[in-house]
Parts: sequence; C-alpha cells; structure tokens
Amino acid sequence: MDTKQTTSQSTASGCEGCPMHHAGNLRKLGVNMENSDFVIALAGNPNTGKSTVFNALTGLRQHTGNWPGKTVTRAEGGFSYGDKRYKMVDLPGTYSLLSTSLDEEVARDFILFGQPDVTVIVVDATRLERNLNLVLQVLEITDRAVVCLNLVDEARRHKLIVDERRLARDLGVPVVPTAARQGEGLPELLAAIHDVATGQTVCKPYRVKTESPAIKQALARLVPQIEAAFPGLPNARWVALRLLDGDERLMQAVRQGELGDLTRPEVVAYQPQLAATHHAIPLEVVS
Ligand SMILES: Nc1nc2c(ncn2[C@@H]2O[C@H](COP(=O)(O)OP(=O)(O)OP(=O)(O)O)[C@@H](O)[C@H]2O)c(=O)[nH]1
Ligand SMILES: [Mg+2]
Repeated sequence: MDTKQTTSQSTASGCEGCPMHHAGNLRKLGVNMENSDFVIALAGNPNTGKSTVFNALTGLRQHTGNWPGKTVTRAEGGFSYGDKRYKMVDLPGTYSLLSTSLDEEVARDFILFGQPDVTVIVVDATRLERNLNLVLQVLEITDRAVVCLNLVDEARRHKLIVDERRLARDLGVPVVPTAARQGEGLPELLAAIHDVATGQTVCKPYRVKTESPAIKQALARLVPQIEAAFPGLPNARWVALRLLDGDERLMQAVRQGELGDLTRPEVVAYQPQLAATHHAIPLEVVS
C-alpha cells in the first residue's frame, strides 16, 4: 500500500497555504484527488441550498454515486478558480455531527478523516439560530471553514437583516451572504473559499467553552494526553469531548492509530519519540 507516502505528501504541513486534505483517507471515502489541488466539503442543515450552491459552482462537471459501503448518495464535482483546481463534495444535510444517524456519520467522518481544505457551511439566513448549532460543531473539528449565509433574499423578504461582518468576527471565519438560486454572492463565496484554501485567510474559529467543572477537569487531563499521543492533531479538544461522550467511532480511531494519520508530518518528524506512541493512548481517564 502506498498510503504512507501519500499521507506524508498530502496531509497538512505547518504552512498555512499548503493543502490540508488527507488524500489516502479521501480515496477510502471515494474521492480521488489526482487532478485537484484542494477539496471543499459542503455541509449544512437540510434544505439550506447546499445542492443549489454545488450545482452553481460545479455546473456539468459533477457525478453522483453512493458513499463507499453506505446507502447514502454522494455528489462530487469540480471547478477551477484562479490557477487552482477544486473538488467539491456535497455532504448529506444534517442538524448535527454527533454521528447518531448514517447521514451525520458520513458528514462527520468526511470532515474528520478527509480533512477537507475548506468546509463550506451553508446556513439559512432566515433560521440562523438553529443553523449555528452545526456551524459551531464543524468549527470544533476544523479551523478551515467559510459560512455561506444563504437565502438572504428570503431574509430580506421577511425584513430580517443579518450583520454578516459581526457574525464573521464572532465566529472567526469568513461569512458570505448569498442567494444561490439567483447566483447572488457566489463570486464572493469563491473568493473566500480560495483565500482560506490557499492560506491567505487564516481562520480563528470560535470554540464554545462552557463546560461544567467536572468536564473541565476531565479535559484538563485528557487533552494533554491526546496531544502527546497525536502531536499536531488540529482538534484534540473536540476528540477529547467525543471520547468523554463515549463515541465508539472515535474510540476505535484512537485505538487503531487512525488519528495518528491526521497529524502533521513535520511535527512528528521533529519528535520521533512521540511518533512511536501514536498507536496507543490510555482511555482510563475517561472513567
Ligand atoms: N429563495 C431562495 N431559494 C433558494 C436559495 N437557494 C436554494 N433555494 C431553494 O431552496 C430549496 C432547497 O435547495 P437545495 O439546494 O436542494 O437544498 P439542500 O441543502 O441541498 O437540501 P438537502 O440536500 O435536502 O439537505 C430549493 O427549492 C432551492 O431552489 C436561495 O438563495 N434563495
Ligand atoms: Mg442537497
């Protein structure tokens, strides 16, 4: 298997502009990155306009199939912008990423293990509060995201005004207002995707920190252990929270060293003694 070689070539380096995606894992998830520079995931609640955005950006350069081993349909397409080639994957619409349904599992695993270069979260401007739940969950897993504030035409019709600049400041990621059905805002969305993918925009995502004292205490013990076992993992706190929640898939990923695949190679290279600990991390602290 050439997974190792692909891994070291394609996972993130410390450089903000370098591709972040994990080509080996993406292949397992049914996405071939051979002719693309960056991979973009489209996430969002059901019925927010994800497929409309997807169709507008990819046009006829798209195909549909199923997720490997799943009955969930998958649409994938491509587009060029500037001098870069992008592959875009339309994820199933979900209200959360807690992996309680097949759709949530597919969306969550893609963002976690595929490490898309940018995750675009399409939100409904007329139902912002409900949509922000998913936005915050995505921002726990990845720090490369763009919020597509869609259906602004509907919001306008209902006399709703969203202060997108304030929202972008609060969330720490770009927010682009769009009316995808009319093509409004899509050039700006492309520019924001490009800037995050190439590292010209560096996100500082907001992370909710309202844990109870007991969870805080558990995190204080667990996070450093995860960081020591998987140096460079971009979301150790989120992984710790999922482990505390008894998430079977995450426990399996920890036990089987899958998370180690996602760490940044140059960090491991400089700390060979830590690389050796990749496969095992004690889970007793969870009790
Ligand atoms: N008014 C308005 N309608 C939109 C806009 N974007 C999408 N729609 C409409 O909203 C409906 C849902 O759009 P989809 O693109 O199918 O939404 P989706 O998020 O892919 O939905 P699921 O895949 O079912 O989760 C369709 O009827 C679109 O035409 C928009 O910006 N404004
Ligand atoms: Mg859709």
